[in-house]
Amino acid sequence: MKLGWKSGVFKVWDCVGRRERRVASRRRWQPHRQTVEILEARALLATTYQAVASGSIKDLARDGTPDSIETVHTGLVNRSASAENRAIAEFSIGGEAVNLAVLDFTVGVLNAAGNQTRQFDVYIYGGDGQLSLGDFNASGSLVGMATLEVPLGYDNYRLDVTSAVQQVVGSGNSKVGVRLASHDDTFPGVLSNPTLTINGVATWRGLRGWETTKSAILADGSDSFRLEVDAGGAVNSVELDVFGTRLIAPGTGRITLRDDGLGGDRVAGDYVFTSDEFRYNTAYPMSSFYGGTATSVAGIESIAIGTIYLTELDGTEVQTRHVPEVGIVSPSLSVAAATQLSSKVQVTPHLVNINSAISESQSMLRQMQQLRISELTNQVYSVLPDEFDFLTFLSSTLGS
Ligand SMILES: [Ca+2]
Ligand SMILES: [Ca+2]
Repeated sequence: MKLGWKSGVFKVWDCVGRRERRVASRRRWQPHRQTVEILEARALLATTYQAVASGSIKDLARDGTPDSIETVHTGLVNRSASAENRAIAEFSIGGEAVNLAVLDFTVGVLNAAGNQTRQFDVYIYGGDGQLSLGDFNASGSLVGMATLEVPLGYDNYRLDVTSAVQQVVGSGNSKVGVRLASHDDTFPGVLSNPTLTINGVATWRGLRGWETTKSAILADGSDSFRLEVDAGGAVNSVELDVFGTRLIAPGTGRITLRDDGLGGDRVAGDYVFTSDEFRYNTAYPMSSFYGGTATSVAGIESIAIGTIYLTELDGTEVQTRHVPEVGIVSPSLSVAAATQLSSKVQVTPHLVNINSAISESQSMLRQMQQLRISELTNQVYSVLPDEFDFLTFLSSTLGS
């Protein structure tokens, strides 16, 4: 049996929602006695709007003046030295007060050749509910950036656009425009399925997940790991409710993960939230055998870390269905010698490590579409003989 690991891959979770109570009015006719109803806090009803106009505007000579409405690819966004397309979606929202505005959208890859990381700036502007050349340069607010990794095929994005939408509405305009423009010259992306939710959040449509970095530590009290949680888009907060004391945790109870680029968080504002360091608590001896079973291997264990809580932009809290665990390795185990067979593959006698960023070993657990596990198996067969009929994949960051 061969096992593989991947770098930069997040274990996938299923979220179970625990929606804050939306309290309905409980007025009842009391025939015999007047009672006073205590008013409770109640959430505003959320409305999710679909675009009333969408498409792409083309600047042919790339002189900054748009020339035509794109007729081949709806939602096309790209930029070269000689031409640029910007993707447009406009919404017509109701007259409700805007306390929260959440933009969700998908960007897909049109042409997998060319640059493998594509970045698109996202703007909000005052629109008119129609696709027109003026949308290409309409003055607006930069609200975020969508970074698309081409091997993923597509990705989903969520941005808190409250202040930008309030600005549009505050000027007396109920038509909200969204524009995606290439951050640099780039091969194309395609904007699809944009929605604008006012005073709430739509159900998250993408993958969320977590990983521990490292995925296993030595039980020596000094080796450490962090927990990273990919929220997939804007959220209010990510917290971890720490279990027990077998790990020396950076706090007790609920600890807050950060996305400010500090304290071990690798990138600020990428919606990957990071904990401070955990270490093994050497006050606890390790189990003699994995799982406490004498027939199992000695010197390794896994420990549950805690429960992840994620607070959506509207205050709704969700938690992971599966809790994150970390591997614990006895310092007395000897290290297996690894041989690097290619830039992305290394092997030990019982393990093949594949360095990849396409999240496929996790994605194949969750969806039957766009399976690209062959991109991993081909890495194996490119350096090893075709003698293995069954491969078991695990995601990890060990050895990255
Ligand atoms: Ca327009
Ligand atoms: Ca981050």
